[in-house]
Amino acid sequence: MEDGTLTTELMNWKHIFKLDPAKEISDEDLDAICESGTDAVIVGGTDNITLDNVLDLLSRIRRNYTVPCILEISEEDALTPGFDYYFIPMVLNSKEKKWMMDVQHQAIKEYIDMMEYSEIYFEGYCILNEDAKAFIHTNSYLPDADDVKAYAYMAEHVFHLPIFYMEYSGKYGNPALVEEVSDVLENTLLFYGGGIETPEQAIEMKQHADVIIVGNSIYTNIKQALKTVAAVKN
Ligand code: 1GP
Repeated sequence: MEDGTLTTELMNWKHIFKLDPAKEISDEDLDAICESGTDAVIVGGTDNITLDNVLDLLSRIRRNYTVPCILEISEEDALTPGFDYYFIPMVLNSKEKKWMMDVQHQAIKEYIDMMEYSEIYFEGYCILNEDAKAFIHTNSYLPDADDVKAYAYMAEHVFHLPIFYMEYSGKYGNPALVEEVSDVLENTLLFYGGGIETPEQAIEMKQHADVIIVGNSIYTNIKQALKTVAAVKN
């Protein structure tokens, strides 16, 4: 079984695009994303995730591209083999144990045999945008700076998670807080995602985060979104 130790590949990543299987993307845009030089693409979202739309996106990516492909599991029914990596969020600032422990427990119980053959990483998620669908869906509360740092500490030292993910989904976050959190973490990787639309924003967050994740701007301004790759990789 995967022991949570990070592969060298993952440790060198700087940039990831997150594709939402519930949103339409043209072949041309998908080509631009997969050939952009990004380190990986995550397939993941909160609403309307179905096995059909996950499989559709996976096959369109797999058919033509070699970019590493990750399924971020939010919907157990949409689980399918064929991805290079599986990321499983544990929402640290949810008010319900369900989102921190129980959905993961159920998934492991059901898929324990398959887990032996897959690269699976658990992510300590901290959702920091009150208006984000994921925040509402997981009944999270808004932590202050000290709370967030304590969650980062717990992710690394209590749960030994490979990834701590500051999730501002849909909103550009606070770079000063990302910096403070990066000071707490030594071995656990810091992922930042939320509201990155420009190369400047990508650079600002990448100064402190190990990996930045760009999602929504793929669908709103792909030209700018593509520029975030070179911004953090060069
Ligand atoms: C969402 O963190 C990612 O899960 C990226 O956020 O969609 O705001 O870019 P955006």
